[in-house]
Order: sequence, then structure tokens, then C-alpha cells
Amino acid sequence: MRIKLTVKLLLALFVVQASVQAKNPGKPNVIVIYLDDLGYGDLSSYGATELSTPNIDVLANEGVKFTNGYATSATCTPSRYGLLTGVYPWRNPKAKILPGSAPLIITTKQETLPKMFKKAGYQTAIVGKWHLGLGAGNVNWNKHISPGPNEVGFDDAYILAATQDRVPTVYIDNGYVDGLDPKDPISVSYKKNFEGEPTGKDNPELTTLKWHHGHNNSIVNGIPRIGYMKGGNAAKWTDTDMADHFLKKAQDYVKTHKKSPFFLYYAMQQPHVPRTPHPRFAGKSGMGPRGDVILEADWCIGEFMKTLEQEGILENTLIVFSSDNGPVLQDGYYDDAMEKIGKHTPGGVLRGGKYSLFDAGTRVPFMVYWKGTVKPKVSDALVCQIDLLASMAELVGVDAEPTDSQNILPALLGKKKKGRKDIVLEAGSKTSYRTGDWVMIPPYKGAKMSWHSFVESGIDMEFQLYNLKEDPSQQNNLAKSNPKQLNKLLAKFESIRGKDYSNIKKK
Ligand code: NG6
Ligand code: CA
Repeated sequence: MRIKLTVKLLLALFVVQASVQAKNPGKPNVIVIYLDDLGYGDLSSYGATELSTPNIDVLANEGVKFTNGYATSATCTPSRYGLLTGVYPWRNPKAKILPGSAPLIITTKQETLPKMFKKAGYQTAIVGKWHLGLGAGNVNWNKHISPGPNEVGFDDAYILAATQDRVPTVYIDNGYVDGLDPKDPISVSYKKNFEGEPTGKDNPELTTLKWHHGHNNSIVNGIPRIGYMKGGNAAKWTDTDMADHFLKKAQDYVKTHKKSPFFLYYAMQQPHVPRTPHPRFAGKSGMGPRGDVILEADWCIGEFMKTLEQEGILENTLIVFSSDNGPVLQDGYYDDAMEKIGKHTPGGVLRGGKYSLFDAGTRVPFMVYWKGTVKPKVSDALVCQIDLLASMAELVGVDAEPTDSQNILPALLGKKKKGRKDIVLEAGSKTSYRTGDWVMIPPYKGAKMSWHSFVESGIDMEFQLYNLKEDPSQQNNLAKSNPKQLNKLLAKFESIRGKDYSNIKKK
């Protein structure tokens, strides 16, 4: 009798739960799929002709495909900071490319995207690249590593600490190094090598991938990295398995958490260096490993979408796809990315790339897909990853703490043509300003071309002003011919950014 009642009760609960999931369009699952260094021109849905990305193209062609979608910054850490906190990364001087040993740069008191979702009753998780620091300084990698993603809003966190090219080259599962043998503890240093450990610099004979610049410290799996690491052998990841490994974690998460709404941040590692396609994809693009790992990422997303469908939650799941910064070919290893590029243009028609103030640094593929709810559309609304916090708060019906994030939900869902009015963009410690079709880059001192990555920095001692609609490749600097427009943008930029942005010493 009792058992029967319990079963009935459970069944009733299940029905209620299921109908809440099915009927409550305000509480869909939300998944952010975030690639690393994928350029505006790297997808067939964004005009690539030399690479075919059919699975990602589904998200673009059957969702809202943005042509003016931005990361806040032209590198990883600051963009991820903006995405997760809604705060412009230039407000936090620590939000710069971090070493693998850096402390956490989001405070545990700060508002974050996952915390906002938790207020709405969501389960929250990250699978993939973190790169926002861990611990409070001097992390002991052999104990519980904290604070980290779990302390800033993620119930579950399965991550790589920094980047694939930085130590420690291990996965971290809710604060613990996955697969660590306590008899072989891990030590990490970004200052000096551990005695007797080979390095890329001194032991090129032990490397299978040659370093071009940086990347000549500890060697793991034949790949020389940034930073020194000792021990933790059993826990070290296999580079060529990383995509499959994260995919499986993301799939398992979905399968085990589908009963009530979840927010999943699936932060993939491709096509950042070192580009290590699984043998299934090696050579498939004809473009070298960079092209191969883009095909691999596309496959992973196809598999992941299949899981959502098989689990019956595809139509109750909103997916945002984007990239943390623009493309780069040469980023530290000799991996044929430049040699085999052929006719492919990773930044599309845009100028510059990763690290650049020119548009390809921050304008990235950006789409919102929600099967059955969001109608296919190409939108030229100005949208930024920083706006997910306020917009998703609107979607799920809670208040997010005020930040730089703007509620542009109607634009994200393709219901309105206008997104945000303007945005301050960033590359390194330099910022620019876009409003409407116009972008203004103030004068800075610095190299016009990166000596190592061969990317144009966008830096100039003169003001630059471009009309991106008429001149998406930023060829015609209108600063001199249109001083009125320049001054308008400059005044607005300074009203947000303050006057203390320049690195040119005033006389
Ligand atoms: C740079 C690395 C580059 C890449 C980048 C971070 C050197 C010379 N270059 O410092 O290879 O790791 O940091 O990329 O070490 S990001 O996408 O995570 O910002
Ligand atoms: Ca990146």
C-alpha cells in the first residue's frame, strides 16, 4: 500500500515536473557553446567556402545569425570575464591573459551568469576551458582547489584550468585534479623549471610539435607548453582526446540533469593552439591541424545536438553559440596553419584577428538557436556576449545585479532589429568604440603588426574612424575627412571609458 502510494506520488511529481519543462517557455535549458579563437569567417554559414561546418551551420541557419555579434575583447580571459560577469573587462586590470597559476579574478561576491540562473532555480555547470584563474594564490594542485568555478556559481565544473598550451595539463573535476595519483603530486611554476625536467628549449629531440615563440617550457605528450610542471603523470590529459572527453562530459551532464532546467557553459578548446585533432580528423580539412580541429568541433556539436534531441529536450533548450576572440594562424607552434591556409579567410572580410583592435579581433560568429521558438533570421543588430547576463535574466524572470550588461533579449530572440546602441571593445589594454555602423580607434603607441603572430594590431598614432557598413574591411580611415563624426564618437567613448585610456604620454 505504502509502496503503491509512493510510486503514485513519484509519478505525479514526475508528470508535474515534465509539464513544467514542456510548458514553461520562460525556463528553457540554456547552453552557451563557446569556441576558442574561432574567426568570423571560419564557418560555412558565415561565408567560408574552403571549410564545411554543417552542424554549426544548423544553429546559424535555423536560428538567429548575427552579423554584428561581439566578444568584449580580442583575447580569451577578458572575453570570458565579460561573458560571465557582465562587466567590461577593462574595468578589471587583472582581466588579461592569465598564466595557469593565476588566482581567480572573479570575486565570490560578484554577480555572474550562473549565479543569476541559480536565482531562477536552475542547475548550473561548466564543461571545458576556464582561464579565469583558480585559488587565491599559490594553489596546491594536490588538494581541493578553491575558489574556482564552483565558488562563483557553477554547481558542477569539469575544466581545464587555463589553456591547452599552458600547464597544468590536467582536468579539474569540481576542484580536484581528475585521476591524480597522490604518490605523484603535481607542482606548477611559471617562474622556473623543476630540476631535471626536460623543456622544449633544451630538449627539442623530445618534442613532436616545434615551438615558434613562447611555448618552450615543460613538454607534455611531446608538446612543449607555457609554464613548468612536474608530477601528476597519471592525471595528464591526452591532447588528441580532449574534444571527445569534453563532449562526453557535456552529453553526460545533459542526460543526468534534464529533469529540471539547467544552464550549461560548454567551453570548447578548438581551434586554439596546440591544435591536436583526433586521428579521425587529422588531415581531413586539407588545411592542416587548424582546419582539422574546426571540423572536429563541428562534429562534436553535431553529436551534442543529437543528444539533446534523443533526450527529448531540444525544443526546450536555447543555445547561444559564439567564440571568445578572433582568429590567429601562427600562435606559437609550427603547425602549418599559415602554410596550408590556401584561399580560406578566417576573419572573413574583416581586418585584423586575435589580439587586434581591428574588427576581426572581437567580431565573431554569434547565433541564438531555439528549435520551434526562435525563427530563422539574419540579424545585423549590435549584440555582445556581455549582454547575456541581463538578457537571460529577463528570459528566466529574475533580476540580475546591475553591470554593463544590457537586456537585449528581443534582439537575441530575433524579435527586434536593434540590440545595444554602442560598445567599448578591447584588445590587450587598449580600447575602441563602436556605435551604429561607426567604429573609432583612438591613437595609441605600439607596433602595427605583431612580430610573432603576423596579425595587424589596429594600433596607430592617429585617430581612426571607419564606417563598417560601407567599409567592413576598414580600408578608409575617415577621421580626417569627418571630424564631426569622430568627435561625436570620442565624446561618447570618453563618457563611458573615462579620459585616462591612452598610453601616449601627454606633453
Ligand atoms: C599568448 C600565447 C598564445 C596564446 C595566448 C592566449 C605566447 C607567445 N603566446 O601569450 O599562444 O596562448 O597567450 O590565448 O606565449 S587566449 O585565446 O587564451 O587568449
Ligand atoms: Ca581565445
